[in-house]
Amino acid sequence: MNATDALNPLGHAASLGRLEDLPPEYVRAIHDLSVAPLWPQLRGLLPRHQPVRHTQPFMWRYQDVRPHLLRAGELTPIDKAERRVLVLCNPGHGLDKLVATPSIYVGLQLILPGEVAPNHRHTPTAVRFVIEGEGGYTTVNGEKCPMHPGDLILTPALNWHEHGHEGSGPVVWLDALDLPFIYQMEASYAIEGPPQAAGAGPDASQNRYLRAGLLPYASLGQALRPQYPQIRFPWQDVRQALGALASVTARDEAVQLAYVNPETGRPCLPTLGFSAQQLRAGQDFSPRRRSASSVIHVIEGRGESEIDGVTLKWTQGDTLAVPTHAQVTHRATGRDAYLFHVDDAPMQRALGFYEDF
Ligand code: 1HN
Repeated sequence: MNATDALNPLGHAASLGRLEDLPPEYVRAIHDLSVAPLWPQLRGLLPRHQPVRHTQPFMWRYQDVRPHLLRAGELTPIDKAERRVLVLCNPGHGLDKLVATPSIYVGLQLILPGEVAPNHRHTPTAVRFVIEGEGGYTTVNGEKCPMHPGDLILTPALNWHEHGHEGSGPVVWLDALDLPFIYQMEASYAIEGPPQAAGAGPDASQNRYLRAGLLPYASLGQALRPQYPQIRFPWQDVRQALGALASVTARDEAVQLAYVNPETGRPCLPTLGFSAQQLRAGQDFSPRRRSASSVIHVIEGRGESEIDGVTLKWTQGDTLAVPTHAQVTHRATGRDAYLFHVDDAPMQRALGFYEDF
């Protein structure tokens, strides 16, 4: 074979040199200097046309995990856990990495009546999406946010947060964090603080941002808007807004609302994006293939999703992992279903490479 045979039509090498093609004494000499040749690894780092994906299309059934979460409540007192969480680990990444997708951590957190998960703040950004129970609350920077099923509560990077439970029965929520990315950057750490509960006020953003299209007038004159003006997004409002959107949306189009910063209309957090979808019964929904990975939590209803050829049948409380670039079809059965989506599109957009196809 001559050199030209080894080139593809674009003039790039069909195959690149391997480490074994180099003289051993050369490899030893550069390795001794903590130096490595790029070309044996180049196609692995930059595969042609589609990234290498270890993430599996996968589903965690709530009814499978829930008994073990409740058992954790008996086995481990809150002061031995601080956060009593079972982490949803994508099998494509094993149990050590604690990731659902390469950039998204999710866990199921349990808090029991009278317990407090003490105040801290950290560099990763977190959100809570409430699954069951009444009487839980999260205090974020002095705003005490009640946690009703379906509510979304933001705890942005470096914001103080603590959880408590003033009701009866277990309270469970889904935590979603950008932790994998922050940890990879060697930027993940926490600071512990004194309880906020005593001086906390109600979640004022509920009164400031009651309706889309209406802002506190003073906001217009403010050069510096608050970075995180709305901390809690009550499910009651989101569900109603989805119903209204459905009434003006063609059956084959998505009924999906993004959780945004009401002052800017931009995604409410810089790294992860959140949306709620009303999935119409009996209607296949196939969104465009996206470069973003995502996690989907079933708020209500039942159905199935086909993710890169893997069919996952879901019901209320279940959580699914969707790899980057996946081909996806969702289908609700019986009646309309409601899905909560977490994705890393804001991060990908900020870095300039988000795509959909
Ligand atoms: C965290 O701070 C919470 O505040 C939950 O409830 C889960 C997982 C990793 C790192 C920090 C919480 C977390 C976490």
